[in-house]
Amino acid sequence: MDPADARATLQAERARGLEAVAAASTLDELERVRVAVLGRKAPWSEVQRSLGAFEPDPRRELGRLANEVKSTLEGALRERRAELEGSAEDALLEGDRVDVTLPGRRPRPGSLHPLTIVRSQIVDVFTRMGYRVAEGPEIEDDWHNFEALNIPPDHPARTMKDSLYIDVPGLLLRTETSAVQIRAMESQDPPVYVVVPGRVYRREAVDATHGSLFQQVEGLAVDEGISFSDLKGTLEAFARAMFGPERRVRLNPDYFPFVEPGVQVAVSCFLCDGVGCRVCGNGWIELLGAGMVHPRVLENCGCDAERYTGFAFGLGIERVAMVRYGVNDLRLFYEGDVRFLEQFEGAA
Ligand code: FA5
Repeated sequence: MDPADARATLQAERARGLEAVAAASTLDELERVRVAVLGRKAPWSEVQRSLGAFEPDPRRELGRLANEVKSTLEGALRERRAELEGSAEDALLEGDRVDVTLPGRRPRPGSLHPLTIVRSQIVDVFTRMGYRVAEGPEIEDDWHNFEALNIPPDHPARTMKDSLYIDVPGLLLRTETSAVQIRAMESQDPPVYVVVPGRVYRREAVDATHGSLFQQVEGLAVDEGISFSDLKGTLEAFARAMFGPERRVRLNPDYFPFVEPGVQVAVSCFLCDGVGCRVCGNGWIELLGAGMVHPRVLENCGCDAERYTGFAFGLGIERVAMVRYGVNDLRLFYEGDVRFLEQFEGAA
């Protein structure tokens, strides 16, 4: 290389280098430009290496020019690096930007199951009247589920056809919360005022108004001077509190071995208002059985039937929930379909 070529190369490299530096759009690209213009194999380095072969005068002049080109390029590289680092940081910040003015994503609240809502509403009505909440086991013995309730050994409820027995002789899944009446009277002297919410089990053909597992709330009042009109007044107060004044309540005589007399209480159907439809059949939805506690049941529990009288009732929570919310099939309560359940968010 002669001095003229070296000069031309250095000048060309300055122009080429400045252009390449300006065109680099990422830090990686810029590093490649640095190697290409100032790296060991770059034309600038070749000139630098060849300087020693020149005469002193051109060597000095070209040495100065080479240094000048180098510092120009290094300056341009430094500036461009600072620019690119700045914009990489800006991009990072932009990506991480949080708009604090956006409305937050609210967690979706769950809700109580409709049967849980109705159960606590029923229980509330009675606790406000002074009743206390009692509980009993779901696996019950023969005494509490049948015998003490005056259900004779040949009663059909005792057969495998109607009740669900477990493998331990003498034990079964309780068929009604009435079993807890017995436990309440056994454990406490009158006056007794209890309500008993709980699950019961029966061998039933399942349909729109019948489940083989369902829930009841039992009520029991035993005191001196309790009469049938107390029962009627209590049930009417309950019906008004739960369903409002527009639903009609009907009492029909019925038979339950543990009460005398016994009644069946129905409320006019929410769908047909007593005319008769697919949901209710005859216009009425049967809600509960009730009656005056049979003297033999009082005696079975050690209560003096000469001194004390009482009434009892047992209602179906699903049936109450159907009337209250206009649900036409009780199976919906047990299917766990979120589209059904979420309609009860905030229900009261
Ligand atoms: C009884 O269970 C009595 N223990 C009620 C009772 C208590 C009478 C105290 C007298 C004194 P019954 O089998 O009719 O009675 O059921 C009571 C209520 O539970 C019914 O009115 C109905 O609301 C509900 N029920 C009964 N069978 C089913 C079923 N298979 N599915 C859903 N609910 C039911």
